[in-house]
Amino acid sequence: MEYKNYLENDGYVIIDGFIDSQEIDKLRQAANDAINLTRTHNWPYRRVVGKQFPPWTDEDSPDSWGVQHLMHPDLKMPIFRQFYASDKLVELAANLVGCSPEYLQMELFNMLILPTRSSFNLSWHRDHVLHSADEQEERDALTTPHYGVQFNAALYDDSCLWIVPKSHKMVRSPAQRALSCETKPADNPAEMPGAIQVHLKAGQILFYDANILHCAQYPCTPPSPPRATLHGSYGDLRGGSHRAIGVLQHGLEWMKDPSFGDGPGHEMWEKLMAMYNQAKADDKLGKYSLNG
Ligand SMILES: O=C(O)CCC(=O)C(=O)O
Ligand SMILES: [Fe+2]
Repeated sequence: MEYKNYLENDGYVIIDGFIDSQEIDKLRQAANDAINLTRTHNWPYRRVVGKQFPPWTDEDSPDSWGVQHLMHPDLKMPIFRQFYASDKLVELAANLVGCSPEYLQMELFNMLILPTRSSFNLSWHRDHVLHSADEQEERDALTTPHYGVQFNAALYDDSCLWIVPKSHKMVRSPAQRALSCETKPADNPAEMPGAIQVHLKAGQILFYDANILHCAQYPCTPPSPPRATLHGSYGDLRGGSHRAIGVLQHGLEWMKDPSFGDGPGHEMWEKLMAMYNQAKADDKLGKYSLNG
């Protein structure tokens, strides 16, 4: 499959017109409601400004750069789960993971938004490799299979993300390492050798390799145009507990409820529960990929 080749070779692939205009209107309405609930502190699960990686605590900062747990029944917005469990997304994700849809595992589904009080940037990072990793640790991480994929689906035009194409397979050069060895937010992403800014059009979906070197800028809105980018991941059952820390660090206890499991994507939910059990046996619960 062509998309899979791009993802493997470049570390990312952008697919045009994935969400049609009718669907986008409905998703935007739900997104706006979820964003308002979050900004008015009526939705406690959020990414807080000033903190890049989980765990996030509602008390930490009044401002937000993400809405967490879009499929949570308390949010009462079933449209998000319908999107996540839709045949078109599940088939595409399974193709990109390289497994049959029956092996696909339910994971994260969140939304990336912009702060309203002050701008915020992420540091250059790979999602599950420490900034301080030495060359050997980095090489080991870059040659270990992921058993999963992650995506950004833009409901509005979105230029927040910066990536270094092909870096998912390359150990950092000394200059790249110098700009990414600490969790300090990237003040000027363009300084990173090889970096490009990703410009997503509303309706496009981007899949990117968790090992690609990336960072993001979250300018204050307004004046910046809004961001509502659906951000999710899927795993492959055959990974066992390989993905457990990266996924469960987001706090998915609420997903264990069998009444949640009964909804759309039930088979994928069963795989998530299997990963939970395996993670417990492998002592991977309560751990985090990165700090900062
Ligand atoms: O804002 C983005 O698109 C990237 C977010 C990110 O890098 C992360 O959540 O680890
Ligand atoms: Fe990231």
